[in-house]
Amino acid sequence: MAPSFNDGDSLFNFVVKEGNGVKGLVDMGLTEVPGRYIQPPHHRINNQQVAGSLENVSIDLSELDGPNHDQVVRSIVHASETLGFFQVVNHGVPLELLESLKVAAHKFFGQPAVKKAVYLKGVSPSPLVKYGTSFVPENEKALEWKDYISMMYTNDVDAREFWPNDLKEVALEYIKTSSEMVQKLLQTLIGNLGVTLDDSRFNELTGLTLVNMNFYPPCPNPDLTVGVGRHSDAGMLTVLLQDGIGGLYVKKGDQSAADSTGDNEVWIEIPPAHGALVINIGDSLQILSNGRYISAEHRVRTTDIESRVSVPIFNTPLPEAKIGPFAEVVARDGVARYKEVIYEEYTKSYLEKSLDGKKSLVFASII
Ligand SMILES: O=C(O)CCC(=O)C(=O)O
Repeated sequence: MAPSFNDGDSLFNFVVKEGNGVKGLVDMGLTEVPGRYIQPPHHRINNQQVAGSLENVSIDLSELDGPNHDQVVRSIVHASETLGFFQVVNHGVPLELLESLKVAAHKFFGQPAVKKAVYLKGVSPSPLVKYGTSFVPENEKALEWKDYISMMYTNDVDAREFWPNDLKEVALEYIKTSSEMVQKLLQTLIGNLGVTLDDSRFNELTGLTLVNMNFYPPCPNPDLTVGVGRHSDAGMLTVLLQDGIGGLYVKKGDQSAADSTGDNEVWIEIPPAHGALVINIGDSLQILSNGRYISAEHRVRTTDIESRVSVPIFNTPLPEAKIGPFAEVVARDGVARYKEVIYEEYTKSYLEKSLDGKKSLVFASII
């Protein structure tokens, strides 16, 4: 029997407060999404806006250490300056681990709600772990069709003590095996700007790691909903494992030129590629590079066929880090396009709003 929620509060309580999530709704045999999940037209993913998919070429990171070094650097820089997204292979993360991560995510979200609800905000045994649904449900008119668990990395001991049992070893291994790639990519991108950072400043800019697992259950009305709304990531660089279902779209072209209807936007799909990881630039690196690298707006569609999982690692500055355009780049550009902000304040402003494209960057913009 399809559930009926008499008012918005009962739906909100069921999904958000009691921790049943979207998965709980779907398990009840829902045949139509509740009104609270219906996106305004300009936030829906319209097939006419989709202009194809990223060329199915992944950058081979093993070549960074070989004779093709310069060419690989050019590919990384070009992708970061144009789309802000690219895919990599031979990244150092074992392929079996990628499979185990997807299996672990399905297993975690497949559990009864009571097992997941112990990690809800306010009751979770540690602020390092948070289970939830949508982005900031309290602030959103339309909710995202997504449940997630977020695990902040401080050290192995905390991770082993607080992260969910079935996730901790795979998630730790994912962070460990991807960290060399992350360091190399960031060093390459920062070095390409003519900037040299000492270890302490590099750590300040890149020292916080968060691993999320996203779960998108099948949705009866994919045309009306989104899995993740249009947004850019706040940090430096995101590493994303997606499964084979597809549905991740990136906005192409002038990121600030969107009109309010979204009619003139062009989105391209980042196609699932077996064994590859998706890399994208975050707002902090866009600010530090004075706008040279693009923190691309992206979003995820829903599907009525199967559940989708994705596992991003967000590599971000430390909360107290100062984020402003590098002096060397400003000297060359002759103008600073952003002001200096404290990363913690930036994220506070980011989290206060519902996801809405690149509006998060306004906080650091020079008016
Ligand atoms: O699921 C995806 O492919 C992307 C997820 C995402 O954009 C996010 O978690 O911020």
